[in-house]
Amino acid sequence: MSTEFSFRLMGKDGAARRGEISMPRGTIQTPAFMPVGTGGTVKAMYLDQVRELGSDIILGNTYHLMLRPGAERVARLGGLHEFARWPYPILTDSGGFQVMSLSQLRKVTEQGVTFRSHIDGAAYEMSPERSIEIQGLLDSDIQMQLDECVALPAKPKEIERAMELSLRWAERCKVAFGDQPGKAMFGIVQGGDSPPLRLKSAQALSALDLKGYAVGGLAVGEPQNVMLDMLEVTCPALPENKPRYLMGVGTPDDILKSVARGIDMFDCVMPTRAGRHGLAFTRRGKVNLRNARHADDPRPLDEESNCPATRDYSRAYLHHLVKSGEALGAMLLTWNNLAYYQSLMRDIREAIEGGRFESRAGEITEDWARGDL
Ligand code: PRF
Repeated sequence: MSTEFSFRLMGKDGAARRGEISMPRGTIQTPAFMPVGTGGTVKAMYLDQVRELGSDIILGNTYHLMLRPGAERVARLGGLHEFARWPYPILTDSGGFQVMSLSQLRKVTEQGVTFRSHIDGAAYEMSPERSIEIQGLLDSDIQMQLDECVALPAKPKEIERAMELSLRWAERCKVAFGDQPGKAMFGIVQGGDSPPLRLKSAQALSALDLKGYAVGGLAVGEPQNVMLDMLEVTCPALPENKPRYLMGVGTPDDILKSVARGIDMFDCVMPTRAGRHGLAFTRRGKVNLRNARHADDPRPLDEESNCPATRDYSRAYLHHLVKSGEALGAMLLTWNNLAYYQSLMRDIREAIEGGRFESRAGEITEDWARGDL
């Protein structure tokens, strides 16, 4: 196993990239999807199952874990891997984005962000240095810089201010992180829907020579074509030999189109959250199991799948579980959805290897559009 963090670009098909990240806790095949394990749990899943589906890495959240159970406590208990019993790589988000979307009475200054917990109203301060310190206490393998993400639409001046602040915070995070050969700290490109600001952010972060780069501030209210335009400006301005992570994205269609523009890593609550709300992702699109049309349907979601949740349980039973609010409904649908996402990522990786990414992406999109089986 590798003692250092490294990224190997194994092949390209157009702008789509096939790569491998190596680090002491494991190897990540890219393009990769990282299931979201906000508070040290991928909701409604055993982490053994998450692993079995082909997940090389999961995501954790600084914001949630610092509030509950507390970063120092997790450190005393041996770190997040030991605590949650996931010995493989973990990426942690820095907290800035979650503070903005979840906490109350938040204030951003040059020094950092102050906010009140959404759980008990207690006051907290988080600087770029404290975010990196917390991510270190969690023993996170890939740590994210503290950044400020503005929701779109926003005024150009506001987008520029947050982008420039995020750049200064990237430098402070780089210093705070220091030299940790087996781990990585990623910078986050901001700049809203402005091509020149995106370019400036990507170039300035590239000059910091970080181990990887995320694209933030997208999928925050803008149409998909704007997000894709921003990727077309941003990706070519990032170093070819470093991984690129599109934060908080997305649907299968978003993933296909972002891979086509040079993205290597994704995370999104969509498969897990949708699963808890009765929604199944299949190769023939989304299926809402709450719908009465499933009540007498003995067929599984997809008999050709090799995921037991997808292949072995009738739609009638899934409908019944979901309508009754049973925990097993959420568990089976989350299992189905993560199985679908990870099989999509395998499909994407194989297509890039075979030099047929564009045609395969077209087939997947066509199948999806045909509608439920
Ligand atoms: N910054 C951080 N986390 C994020 C985002 C961001 O811009 C997004 C935006 N899609 C999701 N998660 N730190």
